[in-house]
Amino acid sequence: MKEIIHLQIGSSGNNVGTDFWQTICEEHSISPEGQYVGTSDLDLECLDVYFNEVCAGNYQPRAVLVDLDPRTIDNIRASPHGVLFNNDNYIIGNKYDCGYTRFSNNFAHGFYTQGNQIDEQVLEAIRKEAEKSETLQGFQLTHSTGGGTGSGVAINILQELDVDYNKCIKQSFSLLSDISEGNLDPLHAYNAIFSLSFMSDLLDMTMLIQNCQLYNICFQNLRMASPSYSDMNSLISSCMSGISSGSRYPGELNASLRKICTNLVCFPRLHFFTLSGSPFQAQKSDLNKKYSPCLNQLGDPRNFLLNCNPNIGKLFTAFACFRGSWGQDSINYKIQDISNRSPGTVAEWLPNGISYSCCSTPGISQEPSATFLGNYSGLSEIIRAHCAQFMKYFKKKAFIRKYIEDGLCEFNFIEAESNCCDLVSEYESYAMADVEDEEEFDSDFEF
Ligand SMILES: Nc1nc2c(ncn2[C@@H]2O[C@H](COP(=O)(O)OP(=O)(O)OP(=O)(O)O)[C@@H](O)[C@H]2O)c(=O)[nH]1
Ligand SMILES: [Mg+2]
Repeated sequence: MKEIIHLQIGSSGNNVGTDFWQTICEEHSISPEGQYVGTSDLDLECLDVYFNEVCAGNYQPRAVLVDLDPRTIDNIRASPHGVLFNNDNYIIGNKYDCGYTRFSNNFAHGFYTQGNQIDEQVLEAIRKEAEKSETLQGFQLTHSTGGGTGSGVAINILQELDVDYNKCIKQSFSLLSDISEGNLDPLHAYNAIFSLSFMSDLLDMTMLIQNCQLYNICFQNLRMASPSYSDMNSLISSCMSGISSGSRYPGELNASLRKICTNLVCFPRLHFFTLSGSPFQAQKSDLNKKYSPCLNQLGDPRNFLLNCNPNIGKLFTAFACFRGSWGQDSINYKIQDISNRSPGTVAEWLPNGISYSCCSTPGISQEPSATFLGNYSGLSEIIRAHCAQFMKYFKKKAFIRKYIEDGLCEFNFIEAESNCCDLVSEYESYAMADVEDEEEFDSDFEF
């Protein structure tokens, strides 16, 4: 079996991650205490990807839970799923010992001051999980790029994983601050740019997610009166479950993390994706329509977990994970539909960039569902907007003192912002390339 180690770091990372485990436990018939309560042999066969069997019929998630602030972890411990996780894999720092203030929520504090105190413990927990694995497939991380812990501690750990597990796929589900109102918190602006800069080199796949978009899906599409974080997190966990379904269940057209990554990533640094799921809209059954509403919603920007406009720039590649009973006819129609949707917005020099996997085992709802990953260059607009916010504060050197006290220097700020600007330029240059540029690209390669 190809095991995955899950890391959840910081408050939102832990909340999203715990929601993910609830979903996975339900899908695999694991009780909140870790007992297998199902009757299907298929379930038992597929448990190894995410779970260790600790004793007959008893399973533990292959998860490491990290936070500098003990409150989120304490809440998880006290929740019905608290006993599910390995007690040794709950790792908390003690930021109150380090004179915690609002300004401790910074990347440098998580990366150096506190990160260096807990990284050995985190890596030891990961090493033990890796040793228990037969063929480790990779890592998945849930975190926020805006929080001090979700940015600093996560990057500190990713740097170590890059050295020790460089053959494994590393993917993250990363919350990115909402920027639409243009008044991003300065610490979140700095933390996000430091995170994105490192993430472009340390990860293989990053699914970017914004709360504004999660809120809109809950409020407008699903008609929830006042969506909570829990409602929003369950959208993320259902997509996470969809992406991993191909690794968990057997099937001819299934896809492991590596296969998804190979299909989606055309240039190693451009591995930031727009995630979306279906059905994420109130279902209206229309018997006159040939295809199901679930199929119609797939690839619809209203279902994107990131506020990314697909009509800006180009769609390089996409990957759809279908679950449940889908006819091949419906799938072919949808793949064609996404390619044809907005002429000129699919990169012409990358024909057949849209691929898919099918997993016949449905999710909890037992209905057909699908998860969509789009490699849209328009996403660089969001990174550009973060760079602009970053510079707005950095030009005045606002709030940088605390970062410097925690170990960074002004040059690190300049370097991180410039790396993110380069990323934006790379997206733009590939989006503007056309088929005639082929020769130019060819001559760049040295064999
Ligand atoms: N979707 C979602 N967003 C959350 C949740 N909790 C907090 N956030 C958002 O996450 C961002 C802050 O990140 P946190 O995860 O709280 O920060 P952290 O990683 O714990 O880092 P610290 O700053 O050190 O506390 C804010 O934009 C919050 O709105 C959650 O459960 N779900
Ligand atoms: Mg926190």
